[in-house]
Amino acid sequence: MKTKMKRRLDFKLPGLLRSLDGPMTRELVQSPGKFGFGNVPLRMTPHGTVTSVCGFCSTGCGLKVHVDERGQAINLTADSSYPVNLGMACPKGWEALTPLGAKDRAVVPMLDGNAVDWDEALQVFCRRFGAIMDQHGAESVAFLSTGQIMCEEMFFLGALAKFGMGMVHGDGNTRQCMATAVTAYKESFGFDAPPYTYADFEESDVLVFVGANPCIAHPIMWQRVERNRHGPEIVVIDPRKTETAMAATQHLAIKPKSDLVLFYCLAHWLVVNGRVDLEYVERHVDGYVELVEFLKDFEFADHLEVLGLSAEEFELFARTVANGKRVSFWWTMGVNQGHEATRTAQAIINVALMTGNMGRPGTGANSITGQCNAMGSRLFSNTTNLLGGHDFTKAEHREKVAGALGMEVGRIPDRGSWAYDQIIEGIGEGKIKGLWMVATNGAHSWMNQKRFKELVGKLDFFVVQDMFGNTESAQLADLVLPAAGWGEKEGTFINSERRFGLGRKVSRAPGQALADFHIFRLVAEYWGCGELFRGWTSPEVVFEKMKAVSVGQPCEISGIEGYAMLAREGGVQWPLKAGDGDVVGKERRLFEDGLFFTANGRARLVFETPREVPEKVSEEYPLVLLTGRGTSAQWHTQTRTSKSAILRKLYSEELWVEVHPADAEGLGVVDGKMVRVVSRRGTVEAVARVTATVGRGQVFLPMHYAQVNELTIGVVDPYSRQPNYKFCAVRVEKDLR
Ligand SMILES: Nc1nc2c(c(=O)[nH]1)N[C@H]1C(S)=C(S)[C@@H](COP(=O)(O)OP(=O)(O)OC[C@H]3O[C@@H](n4cnc5c(=O)[nH]c(N)nc54)[C@H](O)[C@@H]3O)O[C@H]1N2
Ligand SMILES: Nc1nc2c(c(=O)[nH]1)N[C@H]1C(S)=C(S)[C@@H](COP(=O)(O)OP(=O)(O)OC[C@H]3O[C@@H](n4cnc5c(=O)[nH]c(N)nc54)[C@H](O)[C@@H]3O)O[C@H]1N2
Ligand code: SF4
Ligand SMILES: [Mo]
Repeated sequence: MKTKMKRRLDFKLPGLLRSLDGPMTRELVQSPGKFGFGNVPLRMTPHGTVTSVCGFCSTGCGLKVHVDERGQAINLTADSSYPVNLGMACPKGWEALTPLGAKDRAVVPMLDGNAVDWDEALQVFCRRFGAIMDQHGAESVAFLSTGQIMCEEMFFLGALAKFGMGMVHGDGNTRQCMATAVTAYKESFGFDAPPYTYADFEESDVLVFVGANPCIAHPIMWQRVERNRHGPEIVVIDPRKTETAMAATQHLAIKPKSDLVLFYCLAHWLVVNGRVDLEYVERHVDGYVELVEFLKDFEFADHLEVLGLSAEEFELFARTVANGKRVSFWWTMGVNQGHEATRTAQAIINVALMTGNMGRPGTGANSITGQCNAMGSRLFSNTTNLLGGHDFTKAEHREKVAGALGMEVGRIPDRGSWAYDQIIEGIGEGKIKGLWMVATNGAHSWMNQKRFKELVGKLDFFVVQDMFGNTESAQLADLVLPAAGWGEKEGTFINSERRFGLGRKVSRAPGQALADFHIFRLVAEYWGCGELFRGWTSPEVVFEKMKAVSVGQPCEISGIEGYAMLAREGGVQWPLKAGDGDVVGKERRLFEDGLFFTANGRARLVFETPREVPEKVSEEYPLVLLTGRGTSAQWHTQTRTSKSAILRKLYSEELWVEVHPADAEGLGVVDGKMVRVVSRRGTVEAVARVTATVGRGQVFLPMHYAQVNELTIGVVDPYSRQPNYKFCAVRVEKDLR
């Protein structure tokens, strides 16, 4: 790769100092205000009310933030005119401003536990990473990005790290979350393209939720389901009797990780009962004959025990899908986080295609995203995909992106990055020596924590960039860079229905914390590649670059005029090509014309023989551990939601474990008493909640407590490399104290 040379020339310390002596860089550190850095009221929202999209989940609700004459937010309400949420918000949205004022915000850079100024922090950052790369090569330093910063910021980070600094490896926390859907869509549709619009929740006569608990995880999407006037059948496929399952008309409490068999049995049933939409398949789908041949072994009667269902339950479900006129399939982490996750997602896609439930109102094979900007990270973070959903390995894509950014094509790596798990394991192999982690808290959220911490402990240099300096990850870091958070900066997020929404600056970041955007600008200057990014002065300028790289892609956004248009229209769904302005306000779904993004325009049916779970239950570890979201008031590793007294009232301070009454009785476990949950990798203590929400032989732990991932197993799906957080073997011991 040619990029390496340039960096080496620039980087040697004298080079760095020379660049520091440049007038721009010196002044920038000494008087950041002049360049639009720092806490100057850069495009602060004027006095009044402004709509900003929520920075927690991927629903992407519009929040009206009320700001005083200093441009400081006073409070907020849900925006009744925003097309996503129509005036509704969940507890996290209502409390979105509270974490900004938390006492433990990171306010200065911290080096080995000591406060330093930005100048020193940035010098050390460049010196340490630069020395590692000089000694061990460009591949020895990696970054981990996120689905929780603005598109423009992740675009900057990805471009800076790979084109400016010369890194090859960079992944993100979206690997933990959406990688499966990405891989499944790419293979089946030819592009990572969730087809739906939220109106589909209201227009279906049958909705099938697979491994999804929207009542807790996407409460305002669930509100859209409640607005459905067609008296829909709602089928929930989840081993647990979740809040969503309780609200459903059919709950299939299948055995964990039997979804793939279930959907193959359903496909087989559709075939043998003549319920396939052969006309649709003939016109738009490849692989049908092969699929029918493969399905021979999936007569449902032979698999009822594996599924844990009765024949009646299965047949009712199959008839419901077959008889529905507008059937939509929705899946989330119960599918994406598994050992055969990609094929499971594709088995759902297959059924939607076979029944012609695609491209019409109320239909679709619909992956619900997780974080506020998980989709931004899929398309614009320069991690797995080259910017704009391009492919690093294709010369014509590299040329195109280089051209759109005005950079030399040699700066663009000609191969993709290692995935998150490969980066972490790469530390153990001595290949990765430096890591820069931005807006994710891997030391809580990554699987098999003991191993994770062991490996991260071996890094020569570990940098964490976060709103809080006391996260589990920040505590392991050599250098912590204090970042502004949602509400303290501007930029765009892409929600689950492909809608770009605008996040606004309505509050000043505390102390010396800087927007990630500005941290990346500074790193560029200090590294010595500042000239590449000199024009990247504001998020809106970078948004123009996103538009430029998107041209000709399924996610083209050249028709979005700019932030003013996003503010005016209540967000805009991709795609929007220049000249397509008249469709802006309409809810849009993909594939209405039956044309997919594959080379021949046809969707592909992808299938594979199911595999055994990687860790079976045994005498010693007889229970299956499921993990997931606990309450609508808790967000992931709780760095933000735990800062609100109101939200804290809505969940338990102590980790709890749900145990089925029959298992509890056998174990002598009493409701409300402490127990130990033990896996081959660790032991955690939790309060027992004896409840039949979990099936016999299963227990459930909410992921918001740091201990939980001490138990989970280090296994990924082979195609998406997404962790399998939702199946490992454990035992429960009653506490004898
Ligand atoms: N309140 C709140 N909301 C959130 C988040 C949060 O932290 N808190 N996080 C956001 C993010 S990033 C994401 S990714 C989404 C996640 O949203 P969801 O995926 O809806 O949430 P989870 O609870 O992780 O998992 C969903 C369900 O999968 C089930 N499940 C487990 N194993 C299986 C299986 O083998 N088969 C089937 N069919 N189901 C199974 C679990 O019992 C669980 O009820 O939520 C988003 N919204
Ligand atoms: N056992 C188990 N584990 C899981 C899951 C599960 O279901 N079970 N789910 C997985 C899933 S789907 C996900 S998405 C992950 C989530 O895992 P993480 O991404 O690790 O969780 P968060 O707590 O959201 O971490 C975001 C971090 O970014 C910081 N932050 C917030 N805003 C900003 C910002 O603007 N700039 C900067 N620099 N920092 C910011 C926050 O303070 C926080 O430390 O967890 C995964 N882990
Ligand atoms: S549903 Fe999601 S986007 Fe809407 S207010 Fe709640 S956390 Fe924010
Ligand atoms: Mo997620």
